[in-house]
Amino acid sequence: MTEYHGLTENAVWNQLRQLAETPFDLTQTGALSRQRLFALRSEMAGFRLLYATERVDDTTLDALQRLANESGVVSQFLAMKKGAVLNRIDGYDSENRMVLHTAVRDIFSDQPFCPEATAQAKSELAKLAAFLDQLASGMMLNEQGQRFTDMVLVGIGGSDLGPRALYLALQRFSLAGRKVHFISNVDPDDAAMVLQGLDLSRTLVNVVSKSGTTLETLTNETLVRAAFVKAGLNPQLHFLAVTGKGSPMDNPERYRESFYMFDYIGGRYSVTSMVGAVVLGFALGYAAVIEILRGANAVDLAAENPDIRQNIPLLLALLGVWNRNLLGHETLAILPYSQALLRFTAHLQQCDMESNGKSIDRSGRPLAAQSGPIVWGEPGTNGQHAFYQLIHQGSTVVPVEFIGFLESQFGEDQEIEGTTSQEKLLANLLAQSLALATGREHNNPNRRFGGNRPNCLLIGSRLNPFAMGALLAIYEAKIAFQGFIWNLNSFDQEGVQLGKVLANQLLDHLQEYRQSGARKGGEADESSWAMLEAAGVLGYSA
Ligand code: G6Q
Repeated sequence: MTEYHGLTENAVWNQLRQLAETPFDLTQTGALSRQRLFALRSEMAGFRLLYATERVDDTTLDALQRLANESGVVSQFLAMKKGAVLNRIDGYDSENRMVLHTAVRDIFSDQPFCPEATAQAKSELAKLAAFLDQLASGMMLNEQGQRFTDMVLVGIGGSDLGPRALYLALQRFSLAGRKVHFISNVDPDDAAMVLQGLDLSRTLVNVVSKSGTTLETLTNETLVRAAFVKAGLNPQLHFLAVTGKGSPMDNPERYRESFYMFDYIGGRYSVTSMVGAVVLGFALGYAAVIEILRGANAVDLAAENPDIRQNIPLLLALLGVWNRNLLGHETLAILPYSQALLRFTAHLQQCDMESNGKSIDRSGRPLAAQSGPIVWGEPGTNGQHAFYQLIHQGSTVVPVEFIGFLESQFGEDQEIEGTTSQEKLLANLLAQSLALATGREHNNPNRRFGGNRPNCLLIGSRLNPFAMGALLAIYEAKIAFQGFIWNLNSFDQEGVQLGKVLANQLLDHLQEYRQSGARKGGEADESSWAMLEAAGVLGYSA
């Protein structure tokens, strides 16, 4: 759909390379002036991005603007929202789908970008509203006529990380008497740990799998069903399904209620579909789900702005490209100063690394430039007492995206030694940004901070459902923009297949060995048999 071939073939590439030889020096005296701190700010959907602490100036930003224009990122984003088939590699066997996670929150307009997909989203939302009403009004009860208090989500990857991250982020807004738990790992200890404290009679189990074929999820579903049977309960009255239409799990007779997501929504982009909406609706209520969608939609619309200085996700994408491709930094730390965002970085890690961890372009040619960075992080201030040493003085420069909020969620705080805990949190956040940027000279080399460590700050007022939706969509759009700039396919994940194939081969071996007591097979799978033996798994009994 595009003439654009990728970063290094862009007309502005050489200019960017020249600029990268002398990037803005954050350590020079007065570098972080009031003028710069105020000028390098951008606002969108209740968030403010401060990027004076990145190694850019107006000339760099103008060149990055050209990069955005010449790579057609905004028009590709619009085409995505309108239902263009983006998920393919030209000339090779590949997925071939539309990418429409934005359509499920495009429900507030009379003229949605992709009316058919939005109509499907609205009809699932209506089902969800009715289901939640039945739960709230006491029309939907358990075998003993009691209300359901707990929900266990069984799912993995995109069917776990996003819902879990958002639930933890918004737990403070939970309805009274509702709790949510997650089982994702095929490690039997995951299910055992969650099940041990639960009153199953008052628990709903929400099995989430787009494909309806995922080994971990099907295994855990069977395990949890068995626990219900053992407790004398009828799983059919407790189990819900969220799955793709027509998947092997699309069997409404096995579930009390079935909700659907559709082919055009990728797993890691599915949290605003029924994948997240059912569990978040149970925990927080329907109105909160709509607020999340409203926040995400506000960003989806604002992200159409071609001016990079007015478009936070686009600016984040370009600053990321500057740090990754021009300054050569391999990783990106996302450090939220918000305990509620405990698992948000893990979700973004999947979204970013599974989307942009690619080595070929959309025509199957090797990429000429580096693609997605290694994304990682933990909440501050905890991280300050753990890995910040390396970020400040290590031999690897780690660009940082900080996230923070002016207010706490609970508002339960007090002044201790003249300041509140929230003020202490924010002071630490801003101090880290300044320290990384400006560094500190010292005649003792051990106390010297080199500075020029690029970072930016994304600041909201308070982490509520609207803000969560907006924050999620900022990152989803950022990742899509970067994929467009690198001209790679952000929406497949072939790289997870080989491990799955080999795991199945090893399981076949174990089954064969259990049945026949001997190892079979020729030289072709010598390594997998030998691996089982070397690790001591073959024939092991506890
Ligand atoms: C995400 C990936 C992957 C997927 C899981 C679960 O984009 O495709 O993480 O979400 O493998 O898949 P199912 O939802 O099909 O069980």
